[in-house]
Formats: sequence, C-alpha cells, structure tokens
Amino acid sequence: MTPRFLIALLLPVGLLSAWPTAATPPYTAITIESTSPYFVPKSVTISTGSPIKWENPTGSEHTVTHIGCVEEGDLCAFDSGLMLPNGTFAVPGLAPGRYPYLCRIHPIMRGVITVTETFAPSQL
Ligand SMILES: [Cu+2]
Repeated sequence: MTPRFLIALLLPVGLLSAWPTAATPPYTAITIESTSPYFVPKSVTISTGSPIKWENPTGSEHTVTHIGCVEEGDLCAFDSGLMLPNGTFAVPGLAPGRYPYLCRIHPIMRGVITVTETFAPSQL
C-alpha cells in the first residue's frame, strides 16, 4: 500500500472520531453545584430513551451514582465514576422508572431522575 492510499483510508476515521458520541443535544442538562440543592435541577422527568448529561463546573470531584449501585441487591443503572472539575457524564437513555442518585464522595448530594414511557400512538 502506498502512503497516499493509507492517508485516504485514515481520513474518514479521523472525521468519525471527532463526531460527538454521547448525549448530543437535545439532552437534559443537570449542573452540579457546591451548595444545596447540589444537582440543578434536583428532580428531572424525562421520557425513556432521552439522554441526560451532568456537568461539573465546581472545583471539586463528584460522582453521579444511582442508589442501586451502592445498595446491595439492587440493579445499578448508572455510575459516573470520579467526575473531575469541568468533567461531564452522560447517560444515553434509561428504562421507565424512578432513579434516585447521589454523589459517592458527598452522600448529602442527592437528585432523582424519573423516566416515563415515551408517548406512542396506539398501534394500527
Ligand atoms: Cu460530590
């Protein structure tokens, strides 16, 4: 293979890798704050399959952790791991249900996501 042919092969891959991979707008944005209520908005209702994105503009590390991930025997729906200052965490979508979550580092920080069924016209 000539080097020129290699470049032609690699160029489209480079374009694809620059493409945003998760939670492109429209998504529900939740901002982390250092003071109460910590997650703004603290309570969010979305429809199933709708993406959510948390942003951490604070100077501290936080996590966005579904309660099910810290309570034994429950299903773990999402866990950001450590979110650094200016970090973000996105969830592409969730099944219908209620998802309380907290920050593992500061368990006083709590929020809740409520996911409803998507409106669908009755079947033909
Ligand atoms: Cu925190």
